[in-house]
Amino acid sequence: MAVTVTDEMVAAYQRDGAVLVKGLWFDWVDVIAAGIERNMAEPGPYAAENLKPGEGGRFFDDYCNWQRIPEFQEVIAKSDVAEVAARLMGSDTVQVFHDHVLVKEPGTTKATPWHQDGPYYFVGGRQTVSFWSPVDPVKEATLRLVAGSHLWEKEVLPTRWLSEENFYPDPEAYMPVPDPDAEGMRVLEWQMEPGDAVAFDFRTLHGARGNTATARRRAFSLRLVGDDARYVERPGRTSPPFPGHDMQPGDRLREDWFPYLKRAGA
Ligand SMILES: O=C(O)CCC(=O)C(=O)O
Repeated sequence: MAVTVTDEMVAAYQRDGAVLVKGLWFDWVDVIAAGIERNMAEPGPYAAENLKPGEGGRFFDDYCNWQRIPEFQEVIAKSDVAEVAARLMGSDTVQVFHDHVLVKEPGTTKATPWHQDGPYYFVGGRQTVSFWSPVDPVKEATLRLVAGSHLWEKEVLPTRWLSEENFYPDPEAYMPVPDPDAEGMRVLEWQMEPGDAVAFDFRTLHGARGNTATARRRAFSLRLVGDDARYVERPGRTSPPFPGHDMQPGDRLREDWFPYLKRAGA
């Protein structure tokens, strides 16, 4: 199934910092689900459990595994995702940043805290996109995104999901985490079928509801960057850290670690 990206979707992505891409990975649901199972059976060094003792359910996440998980490699290389990313970002090039798996087992009432991904990353720029895609129908544990927050002047304070501590030593450099519901912000959220994807800018404030359903909520998120994305220094170890990356501020992401899915003119 070819995925259609309309001009309206591009405009919505640019304006709101998020858009629903129906059926992006509809043909890849079983492959992604197998990759998630492999990832959970063989977690990597960054795998985390995100619940405190006594909190119900299980909230597992892990990232930066696509190079060792053949199912993820196949989806990244063979699906339409690079073309869709290029259209939404308005970019000639598309590079892989990393993959992220986020699984909320049934009865995980914990909401994913509101955050922007950008401040955790060593990437700055206006041409970025994450594709968050469930392999289960999602009615309860939806992703929630604040429309227009990718254009905010100041970044939102990154925090640690489990301990709730500040991620970097200087909280003054950031704006405090807002409460979008209490503050009447426009929150986008969609009920989704397996293989649908929410595309969102690294700067878009987002979180997710708890999983009160009786079914699992397994999601795969692929993070890609475009033409203007550059390495930026952060006031501490980033997440993901990519130790030994050896890049300097202003560099494009090194292509031997962050390969191109699409090059200019291709
Ligand atoms: O799946 C979730 O609960 C949150 C997803 C998220 O924050 C992300 O993909 O950046």
